[in-house]
Amino acid sequence: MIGLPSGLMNSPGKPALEFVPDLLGQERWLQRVQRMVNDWGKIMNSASELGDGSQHKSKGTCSYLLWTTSLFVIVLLAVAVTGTIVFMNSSQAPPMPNGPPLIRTNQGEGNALVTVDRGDGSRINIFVDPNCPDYNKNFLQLEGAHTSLLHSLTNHDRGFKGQKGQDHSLLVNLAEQLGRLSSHSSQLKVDYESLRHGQGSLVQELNVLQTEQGRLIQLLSESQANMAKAVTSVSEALRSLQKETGSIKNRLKADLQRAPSRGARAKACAGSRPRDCSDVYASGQRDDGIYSIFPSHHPSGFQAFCDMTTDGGGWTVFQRRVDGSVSFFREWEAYRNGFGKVNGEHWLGLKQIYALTIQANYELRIDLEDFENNTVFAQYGTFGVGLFSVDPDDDGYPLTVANYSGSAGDSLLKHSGMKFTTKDQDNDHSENNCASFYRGAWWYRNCHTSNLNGQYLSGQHSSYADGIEWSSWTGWQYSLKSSEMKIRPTREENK
Ligand SMILES: [Ca+2]
Repeated sequence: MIGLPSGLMNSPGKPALEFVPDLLGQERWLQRVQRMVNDWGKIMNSASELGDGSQHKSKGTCSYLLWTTSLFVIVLLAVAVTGTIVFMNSSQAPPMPNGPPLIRTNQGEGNALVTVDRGDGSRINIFVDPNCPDYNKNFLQLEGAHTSLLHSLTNHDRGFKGQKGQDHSLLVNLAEQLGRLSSHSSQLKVDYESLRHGQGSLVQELNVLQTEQGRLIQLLSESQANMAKAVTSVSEALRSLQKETGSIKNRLKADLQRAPSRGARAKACAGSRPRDCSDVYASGQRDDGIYSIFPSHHPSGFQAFCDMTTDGGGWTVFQRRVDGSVSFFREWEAYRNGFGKVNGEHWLGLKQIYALTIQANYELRIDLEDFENNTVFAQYGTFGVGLFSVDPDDDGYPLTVANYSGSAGDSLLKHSGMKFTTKDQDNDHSENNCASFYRGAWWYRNCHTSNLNGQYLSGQHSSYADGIEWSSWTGWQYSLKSSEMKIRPTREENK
């Protein structure tokens, strides 16, 4: 922007030209020069007259040439000086050497905005950059926007002032609520931190509790297992005790009932009728066989098979199964009065059994044999039917049995106290008739653990518990080969 045209810039250090200050001075200076030229002509003429005479003709020609030339030079010089003075007068006077710089604007130096003439004669031109952007429009737009904004602000201020009262109260209210919310938020934050801390503690306590719970569950399961074992053990002991109690009770009852008669029972006198096979044995008979016996309450007497060999003999047999030749699936009448063959398959009869067992304290022996010829026996220290009955026939000849011993296992004690049931007289505890259901006749409860009057099914059978069963030995699906039930007064009674 700032430049110094070379043609306009003087060389530094070059001495400035001397100029005539005014026209009057210039005219005097020209007159002085004319006089000097005239003086110089006179001198030249006098010099040529002092030379030799041969040269007198050429002297006139040379003087003329010299004069003409001098005049031309003088005129030329005068024109040059005059042109220079005119030129210098038409231009501005140069600044004073070593003076203050002169600053001008729009002085025709091209497009220079500002021209600076320094004291040393140099000049600086400051130009406007042609590439400089024009912000005028932008300024106008900005000014317009500013005006519009100011207008809007003014309008808003007017509206704002109108609502200022309401807004102010609202703002105050909001500020109060904000303050409360802020304090509430702080409190919530404190609570949250507290809760989080509490949660951590709870989690730890929960883990401890879970561990404890697991340990307790394990202990509990162990305790339950031990408790179950203990309960089972106690139940078994109780059951055993109940059996024992029942046996003792029955025995005591039997003893009480029969005490007078037993006590009154005297030894059979010689020649007197035997009351049972024990009396027959006592009379000296040692052969097994059929004998007539006359129980106290059955004066007419009846025939019975006496086992004189088993375990000391004297047994009155009241039931025998040997080959299935006689049906035992009979009605009440038959079981009351007896049926079959005395030396074969035989049932002596409930009435007869009652008449025998009422005489004294009888013991019962049951001999059993399977089809592999294995034999076992069950013995009960107390046995009787209808011992406590006013009318045993009407009462159903209830069974009294207790005090088991033997090799067959007990399968009869559960029937103690039960009445006799036949297919036509249901005295059992079942909804059905156990005699009909299991094809026999017995002191059924609900229904049985033994069924020695069942069908003669000859060993293993597919039907259930309807054969000659002794469950404690062969279960409920094995019908035995032979069965004998026999009684005798206990040895103490016989003595
Ligand atoms: Ca029944």
